[in-house]
Amino acid sequence: MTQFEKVFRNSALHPKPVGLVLQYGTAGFRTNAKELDHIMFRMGLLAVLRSKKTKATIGVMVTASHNPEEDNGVKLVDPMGEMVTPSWEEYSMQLANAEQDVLLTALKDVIEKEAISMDQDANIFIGKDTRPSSEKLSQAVSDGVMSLGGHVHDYGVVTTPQLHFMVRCQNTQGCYGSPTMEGYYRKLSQAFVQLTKHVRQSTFHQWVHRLTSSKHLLVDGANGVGALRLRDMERFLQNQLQISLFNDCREGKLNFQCGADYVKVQQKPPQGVEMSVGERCCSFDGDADRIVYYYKDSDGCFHLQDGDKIATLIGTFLKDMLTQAGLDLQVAVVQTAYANGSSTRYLEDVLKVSWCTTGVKHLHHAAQEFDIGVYFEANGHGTVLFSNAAVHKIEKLAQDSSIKNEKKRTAAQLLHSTINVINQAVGDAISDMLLVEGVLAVQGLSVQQWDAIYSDLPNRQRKIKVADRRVITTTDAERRVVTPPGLQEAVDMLVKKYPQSRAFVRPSGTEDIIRVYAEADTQENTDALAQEVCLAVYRLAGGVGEEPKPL
Ligand code: G16
Repeated sequence: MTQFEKVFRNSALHPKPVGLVLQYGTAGFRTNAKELDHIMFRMGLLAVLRSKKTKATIGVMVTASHNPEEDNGVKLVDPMGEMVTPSWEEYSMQLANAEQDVLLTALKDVIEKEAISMDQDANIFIGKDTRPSSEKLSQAVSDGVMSLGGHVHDYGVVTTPQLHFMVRCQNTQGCYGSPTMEGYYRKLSQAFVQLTKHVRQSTFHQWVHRLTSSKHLLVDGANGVGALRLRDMERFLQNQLQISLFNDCREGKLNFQCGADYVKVQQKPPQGVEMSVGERCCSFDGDADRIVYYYKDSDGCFHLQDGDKIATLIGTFLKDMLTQAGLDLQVAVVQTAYANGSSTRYLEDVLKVSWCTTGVKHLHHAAQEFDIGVYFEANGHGTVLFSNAAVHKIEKLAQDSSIKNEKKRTAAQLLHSTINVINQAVGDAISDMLLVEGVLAVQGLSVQQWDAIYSDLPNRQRKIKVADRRVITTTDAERRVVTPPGLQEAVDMLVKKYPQSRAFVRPSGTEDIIRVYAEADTQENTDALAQEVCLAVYRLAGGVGEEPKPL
């Protein structure tokens, strides 16, 4: 039987519902798990073609991240651990939406257009999250891979960033690390221990650190894979961090009233976490590629340190260290429309700030333009990218034993450990957590002092259901609506009513909804603006169900 005959035969075991058309969204295909079996089989096929084309290992992660438990999805990972290149998103839709009888034609079309040699080997790494549907769906990916003669290495239940890390390690022949779970835990924790070693070395910092901070951190695992894998990592951390883990999969539903998305959108603590006044807490999302921090003050007020605050902490730390080390490297922060206006104003004074469309796939590429590119979405998704030249300069300086100036030597070593604690393949909640913890410890900053760097403008995110979210199209990094006619004009009029205000509307690429973002001088004005924009969307873009009501 030829490979194509095998694909044809096996694809019948993963049949596509006739007429079903799915879009490749912000982070791959994502919808109710019941609609995804054929997508998974076909993404297995596509991963084989991508692997043959790039002559490298490709990753396939089965997860719907922050979405509810009944959803699922798939993310494809390119050779350096980044999201699959946008030019292949088109092929993924071509395969995903081909009716059963033309699947082979669609497959052969990709092979021909990309001039793929089918004699080339194909290696695919597969991972999955903890959703009940993930087991069967990841089996469908394997079936697709094997039908087209690819080799599968199944990592089982891993975080999304762990799978990205494995792919990058494999394709750099171990230069980035070892493509094993132990390799991941060892690399990150050793770098973290190195980073925090400098706290112990400095008497002043030790004193400040004792007064203002502690090694204790409360973590909300969102009842997802991040909780399981963080437990595995704890023993590697040599007591440099004491973690109290909540929502750790023992009871409670994935992402339900917990996790990074819930905390960010609702602006309140997750259920199930026992927070004391001033204690540092953080939440992961369902596949542990996002993190947000928060604490409760003595008046019981909740304070959120989202991706913007994380980018500010890390960006300014890196800049300080580069200045102390005497290294001339440019640090830039990449933001999206969701970045709080206050964060942008603060950052523009100290660093270069650049803008792009929502989705880590866009931010990652934008960050690659700089010596050091810090990218974080406000929702807590992000990482730091170092160019090869920057890594080389930092490594050389950190290993230079002739440097007499202790401040300069320490700064170079801190920068070096910082590079290794970061998962440069993709945003990673565990790695970002270690980075934030390391930076706070080294700088002797408490969570309150970090929070006080700047004050967020009050902001609100809402979701509106419409009949077809594709009616809304946008431009200018999704900050302005193009269609339907009249909607942008309506938003502009509403924004004029409130001081320091801003609002935008965009279709989600992961959920079947429209997202509305608003910020203004007071929470009352912000909520009023968000409500009016929601009504405009509902009326002009085909809202369904009841009219949006004030919160
Ligand atoms: C994914 C993307 C993120 C994006 C988020 C929400 O995150 O990787 O870059 O911010 O979806 O996207 P949208 O607003 O289009 O729904 P995750 O953590 O859900 O995979």
